Amino acid sequence: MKKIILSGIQPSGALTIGNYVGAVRNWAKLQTDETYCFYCVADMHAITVRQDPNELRKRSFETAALLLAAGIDPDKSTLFIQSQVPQHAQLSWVLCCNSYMGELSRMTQFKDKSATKNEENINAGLFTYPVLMAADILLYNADYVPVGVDQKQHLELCRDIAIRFNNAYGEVFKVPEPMIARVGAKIMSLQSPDKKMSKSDPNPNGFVAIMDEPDVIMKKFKRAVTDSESVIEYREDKLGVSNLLTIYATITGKSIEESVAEFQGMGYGQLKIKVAEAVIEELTPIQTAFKQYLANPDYISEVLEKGRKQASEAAQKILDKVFEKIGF
Ligand code: ATP
Ligand code: LTN
Repeated sequence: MKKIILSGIQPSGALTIGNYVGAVRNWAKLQTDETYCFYCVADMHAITVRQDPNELRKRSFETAALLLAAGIDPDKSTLFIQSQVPQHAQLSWVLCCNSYMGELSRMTQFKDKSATKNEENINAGLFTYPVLMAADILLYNADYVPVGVDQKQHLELCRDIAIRFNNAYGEVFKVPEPMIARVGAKIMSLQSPDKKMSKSDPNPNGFVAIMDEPDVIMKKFKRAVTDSESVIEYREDKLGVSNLLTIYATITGKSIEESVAEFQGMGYGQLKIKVAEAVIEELTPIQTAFKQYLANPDYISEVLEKGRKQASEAAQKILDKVFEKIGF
């Protein structure tokens, strides 16, 4: 029996090297003879923040193209757009009725995202976001969910909901395990290295987008915030430099120790250039492939249609069991 892998990404902005290192790069590698992977573009999650409709549609499509460019193989995996598979919304409601206000209130992403708004402006979707994510995962009997470290708490909640439902109604859901990389699971902002690099950061200098041009990538790294020492070490109190080292190590496949050794005697200026060069080298073939895919939108539509069919067939099986159990 193949192990089932599922993950998702929001089309809420241009994908960053944080998304790439923390998630997407590993997705391609997880396609093996022992696994079957489902990857979804989570456009329903994206509307927890107001989106321009045409922009959202375009970005969902482009996110799919970028996933193909990053090595997701539609002959091996199912690649689909979340909103095209209505079972996600259907299961999400059932799970909402088996989730508690208390546990949802404790989610740090909710606390962070709602902290900037006054109470009337926090939409309920932001609150139930992790329940929809649980539905994404449980609909496919996922064994493993590869994510960045920021999603760990949401996965624990998903497990709690699955176990609670199974206890109340009998075994329906498989309880999934998170899969979090040892290095690179949290790439920090280049401008505020105490904050996660985020594609919805209003300051574009904080992130490097996968599709940024080489000169833009170089410029953003040159501007990266470091510290007032001039020694290249991986230390908790050197967030900026440690982040650059993490990016370098994950992109080149070297260990942190090897990377630190390689930069001994160099200044921050040289470090930034070397990291930028490594990132540009890694991203160039992906950028080329992305442009080729986008030049062939019919192919992407075909892939997504096949993905929609496969995903909804798999999801319906679980949803049928759930509906039976709860008395629908
Ligand atoms: P947003 O800024 O809109 O909240 P995001 O950049 O956090 O988006 P998501 O779509 O929420 O991106 O996340 C997709 C995947 O990328 C998740 O597995 C998430 O854990 C991972 N990820 C996001 N940001 C980082 C980061 N800075 N470092 C490592 N992994 C990340
Ligand atoms: N909420 C996730 C994206 C996401 C996801 C999923 C991840 C949506 N559905 C299912 C794993 C499994 C995020 O990274 N913000």
